[in-house]
Amino acid sequence: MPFAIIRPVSPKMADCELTHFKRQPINTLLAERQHTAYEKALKNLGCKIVHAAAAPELPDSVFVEDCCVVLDELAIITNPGAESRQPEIEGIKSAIQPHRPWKQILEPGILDGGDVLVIGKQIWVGLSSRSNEAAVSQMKSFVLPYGYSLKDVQVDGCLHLKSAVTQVGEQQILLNPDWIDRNFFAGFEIIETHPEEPGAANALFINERLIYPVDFPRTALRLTQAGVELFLVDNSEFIKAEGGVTCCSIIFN
Ligand code: CIR
Repeated sequence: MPFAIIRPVSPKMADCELTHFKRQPINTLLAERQHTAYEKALKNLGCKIVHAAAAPELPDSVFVEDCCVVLDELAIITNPGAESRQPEIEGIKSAIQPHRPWKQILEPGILDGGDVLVIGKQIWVGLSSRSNEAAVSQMKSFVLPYGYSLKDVQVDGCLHLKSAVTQVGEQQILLNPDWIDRNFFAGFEIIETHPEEPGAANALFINERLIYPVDFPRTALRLTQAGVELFLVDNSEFIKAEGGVTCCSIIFN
């Protein structure tokens, strides 16, 4: 049974970091309702929920994915690329410590978990405004001894690697070709996001099914046609904060 670490929506979420998006009003009460529905979807997909301590003073604290990458062998606590987000890691460290030995990305390395895509023993790390080459070197020293391969991928036009590409099936990838080079994913079946839905590549694959935002119907249709079973959630308030469905949980076995 997979575990999912989650953390409540901060009442200050409207003051979140934004990089590529214009600030829009965020309804934090609606965000809380959407987060509750997301938690329910995780439970329905068989996840055991681990609640990290609330951090109401940290606007982006609901986006737990950025603080930690969990592999079977170890957890990697990140050093988030936005300074305002660095205090988020303490609560996540406490939540993961009972489950895994851990290593930590240190200065000059910066890394957001949203830039790390893991499929089996393959890892891709996005080089973005939040993650750098120093972190990639540290990651390599942590994971290569366990038999992982690691590639770094330039990310342009969006916040994180997983804004542009995620796993949607055992051998299937959902990808925005304007933001990421398909050649990095040779060997996978590639489903492209609909051209009118550039932000649609972020999906959460758990137990053979996919948590996917209702907000991208044209790409959802492409996924369904490719045989992917969707578990739809309304993610509108998190999208305004430049987040997606992977961002709000840390999934591990
Ligand atoms: C940020 O800019 O850091 C947050 N407003 C959004 C983080 C989303 N996280 C993710 O995609 N992994």
